[in-house]
Amino acid sequence: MTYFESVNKIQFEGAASKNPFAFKHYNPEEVVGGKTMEEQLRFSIAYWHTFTADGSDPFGAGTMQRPWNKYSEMDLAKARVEASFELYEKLGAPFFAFHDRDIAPEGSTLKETNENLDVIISMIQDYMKTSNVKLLWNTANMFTNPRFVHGAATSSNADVFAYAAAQVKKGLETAKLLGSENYVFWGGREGYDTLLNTDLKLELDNLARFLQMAVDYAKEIGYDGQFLIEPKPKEPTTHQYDTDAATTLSFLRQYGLDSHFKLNLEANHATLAGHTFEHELRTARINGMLGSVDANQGDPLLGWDTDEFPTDLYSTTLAMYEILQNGGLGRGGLNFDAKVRRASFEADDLFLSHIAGMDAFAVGLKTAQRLIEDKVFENAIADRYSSYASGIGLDIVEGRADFRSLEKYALENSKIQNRSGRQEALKAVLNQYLIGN
Ligand code: XLS
Ligand code: NI
Ligand code: NI
Repeated sequence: MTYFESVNKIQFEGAASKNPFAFKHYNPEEVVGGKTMEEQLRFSIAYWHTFTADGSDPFGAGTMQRPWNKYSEMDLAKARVEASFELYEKLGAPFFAFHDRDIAPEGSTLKETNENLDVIISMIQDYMKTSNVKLLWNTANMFTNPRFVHGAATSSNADVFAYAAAQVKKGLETAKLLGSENYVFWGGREGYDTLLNTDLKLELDNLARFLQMAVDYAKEIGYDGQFLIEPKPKEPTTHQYDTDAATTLSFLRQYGLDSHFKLNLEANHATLAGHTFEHELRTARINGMLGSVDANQGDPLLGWDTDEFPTDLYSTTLAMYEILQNGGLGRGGLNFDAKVRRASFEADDLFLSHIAGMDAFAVGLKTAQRLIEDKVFENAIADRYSSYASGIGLDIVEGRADFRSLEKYALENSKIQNRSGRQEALKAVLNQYLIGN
């Protein structure tokens, strides 16, 4: 059965192509920075936005015209799996990612829910046998069902903690079965709205207990994928516990969990936190915690997670610069946690949107590689900090200075001379590299 009949396999046609159903920049086999673009970019399709979401918003019903809309319940779940592999293959996307509740409907009990899941998981397993597509990550949806009204691992209700544990246990078994490269924890409703009813210390302790149990269980069953935490500052709760990269890192270190986790950083979550995407990537990178990326972009005029497809070349370039400097993403990838706008409701839009995102990151990759080869920022930065390469600066960084020696130096050093930071000039150079692509 074919779901996207009018779409053929998407080919690379080059920058001059006018064919909307072709890549202009993403050429999977082209080598950039010693690896193929496919290996560097490790694109992944988000099941929830592409196959499960219907386009509904708080003001209106779903709009998405999908070839599987005629089905319901388990038939719908099966049709989505069939359609998903057709889309992965036609786009040439090497990975996909899902929440447990994206792929199969909940039953009336946890047991029934797990049985539904088993049917779909074994169907996915069969597809994976005859396809090169791999699972980048799976995760547990512990935010949609009303039982998670007060959170999951941070719920005030211990029965909910237990339910969430059962769900992640199943998720880890699924990850092992499908050979998932990573397992993600996004703290859906792990946060709070008001301290008036919140035991902040207990909730954070419980979150750490929960994550430790997950680490222990993965070890017990021999699942060796990378664990990832996905920071987000707000939405749905006012104060999400994993606010940003630095907060999450500090939490993991506080509870001795940092060696078991890396971060999955999402562009739109970075901007919601008041950071740039590259700030979050850099913070993770310099701490050895850059694990994977949710590739999307926010709307600077809107204050929520709009999850748009990434098309901003400035942002994809600076993101790829961090990823290349990190030596790549290892087991991670660029997962399009992105949805077509509610008004882009035709099935073809699923291809056009991913092509736009894949091309934007391909341009970002090529531009970042040239910037790195020419040491554009490295030279400027080395020059800006050159005072630490000799003299008193070298004494400071090599631990030979103290307050006494520094006071003596300052007293004798009558004239401090600063130099321009030249940020406008650097931005102009960045533009030159972007246009030259
Ligand atoms: C929501 C998150 C979510 C995670 C997976 O804002 O981005 O989609 O990526 O649970
Ligand atoms: Ni995400
Ligand atoms: Ni998000």
